[in-house]
Amino acid sequence: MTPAPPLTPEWVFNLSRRDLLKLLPIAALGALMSETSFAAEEPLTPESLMTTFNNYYEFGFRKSDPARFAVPSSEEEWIISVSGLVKNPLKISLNDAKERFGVRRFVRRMRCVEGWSMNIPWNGFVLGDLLRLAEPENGARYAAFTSQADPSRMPEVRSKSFPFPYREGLRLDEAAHPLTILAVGAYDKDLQPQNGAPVRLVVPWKYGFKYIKAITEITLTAEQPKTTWNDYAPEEYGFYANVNPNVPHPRWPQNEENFIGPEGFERPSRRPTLPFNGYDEVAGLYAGMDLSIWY
Ligand SMILES: Nc1nc2c(c(=O)[nH]1)N[C@H]1C(S)=C(S)[C@@H](COP(=O)(O)O)O[C@H]1N2
Ligand SMILES: [Mo]
Repeated sequence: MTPAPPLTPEWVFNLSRRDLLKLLPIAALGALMSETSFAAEEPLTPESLMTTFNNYYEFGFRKSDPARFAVPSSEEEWIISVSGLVKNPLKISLNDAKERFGVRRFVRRMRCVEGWSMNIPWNGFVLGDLLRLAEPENGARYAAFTSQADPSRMPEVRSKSFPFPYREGLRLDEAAHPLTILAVGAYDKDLQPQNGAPVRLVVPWKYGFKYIKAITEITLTAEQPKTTWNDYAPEEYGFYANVNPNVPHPRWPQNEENFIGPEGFERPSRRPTLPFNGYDEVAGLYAGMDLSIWY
């Protein structure tokens, strides 16, 4: 794999939002400034499908299992820890984070590597705001995320049928990109347990398995962190996992997708898949990297 280009987190994090606005290309500016992006103009996936057709292996392996078996966490206060290569390690309650950063609505397309896609109105905040609060050290290059693995509420964690806790990771500049959000809701309601309540990642230019649910820990590291699917089946699931119609997955072609829209899941519409799931403004993050690999 082509090595990641050198990053300068100091540069990314020292910019104020106003500086960032001056520097971003017009397309990115549009996405950042308003919800009149192309995703906002597309029809939404019905809430009833987004909350019943799920992947959440802690609650079972069938698409219908999470909606049937997921129950809310019994934690009174959900705490996210941000540690590792940071000057200001944090244990912040989700309520504090919501108040501090403000919860906004983000309409974003979601593409699963299995070949289906949705368009979802998330509610959340920008992950970069939380990372900036923890003050990344100069040596930080990646962010590693860990899901809650609670045997008392998660049947597959109890039966140890899969390598839990679920882990994911991003390069720090990907994590700090304004398109990357921590979602706490969808359709203007709190997230449902099956969708990763109370807080999950949304990285709209990457395949859905990057959208780690029920996040408890974020650790900044110098080395690329281990991630669940990449460890489990590296020939099928990469670390980068950028949506790429030109590189087929070993089991599923990636040039087209079934969009689950208002017509419902019975009649998903077939449409071409776009590079970076249509979010071209992130292409610059991969300058110099070989994009003929999808992973
Ligand atoms: N903890 C955890 N996060 C997870 C998963 C999982 O099994 N466990 N599945 C991933 C996959 S493969 C996808 S496609 C999305 C599905 O999100 P949704 O069920 O909210 O549509 O969650 C991702 N996040
Ligand atoms: Mo997925």
